[in-house]
Amino acid sequence: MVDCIFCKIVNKSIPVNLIFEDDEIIAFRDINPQAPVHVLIIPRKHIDSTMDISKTDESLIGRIHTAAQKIAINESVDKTGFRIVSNNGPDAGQAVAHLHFHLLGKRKLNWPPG
Ligand code: DGP
Repeated sequence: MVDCIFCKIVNKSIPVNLIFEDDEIIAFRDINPQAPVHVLIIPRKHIDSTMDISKTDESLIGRIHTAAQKIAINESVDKTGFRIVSNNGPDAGQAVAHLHFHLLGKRKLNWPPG
């Protein structure tokens, strides 16, 4: 997608602090961290939001979560705990219309979220 900032990150035209990549997924540190560990995990493929995930994306979504396990271990939050959040649409404050999962940890996370 031409005007998608995360597609530009996937295409390496915007630099990021990359912490994980495979043929379908990349993960990098959020530019505006909300916790000591704040990683964004995204599919390379452009998908606007959860509402645009199709049947053929089911294994991709699973892979994102097994990537999250590896990232949690590498970031040393696997034992202390972490949160995976995906904001979808205006009420959730989704700012970037490219499906992404925030992995947050290394601090006590409040519930319910704001
Ligand atoms: P959301 O509100 O769920 O759409 O969050 C989008 C996140 O993306 C937000 O926490 C900031 C992050 N972000 C936006 N642009 C960039 C960027 O250019 N680089 C990095 N590393 N993060 C970005």
